[in-house]
Amino acid sequence: MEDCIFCRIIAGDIPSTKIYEDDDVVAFLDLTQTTKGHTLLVPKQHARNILAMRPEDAALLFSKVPLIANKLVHKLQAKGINILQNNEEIAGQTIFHTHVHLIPRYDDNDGFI
Ligand code: DGP
Repeated sequence: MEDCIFCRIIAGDIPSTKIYEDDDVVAFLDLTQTTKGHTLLVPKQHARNILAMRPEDAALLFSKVPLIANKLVHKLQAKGINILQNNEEIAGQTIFHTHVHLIPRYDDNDGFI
């Protein structure tokens, strides 16, 4: 979709720091960096959010979560990681292309509650 920021990132039209890519997904650093390494895992095929996805496409997306989470935790020596996902405005979604947040955690005062 032309007016979708994440589709434009996937297409390479908008720069991003990609940490993983395969045929189905891409993972890149979130602009906000809630904590160091805050990453977004995104399906290459556009979908508004989980509510609009076929179960098999959502399953494929989530099957990549352990790989990216382990990569982040080990590379950044984090102590843990939050994985969360917002669907629709009322739930905090601001970019309407499905994405999973991976937020590495370091200590009790790393800025993310
Ligand atoms: P959400 O609120 O769950 O829809 O999260 C959207 C996230 O996308 C938010 O944490 C900020 C991030 N974001 C927005 N625009 C860009 C962008 O152009 N590049 C990158 N890397 N992240 C973006």
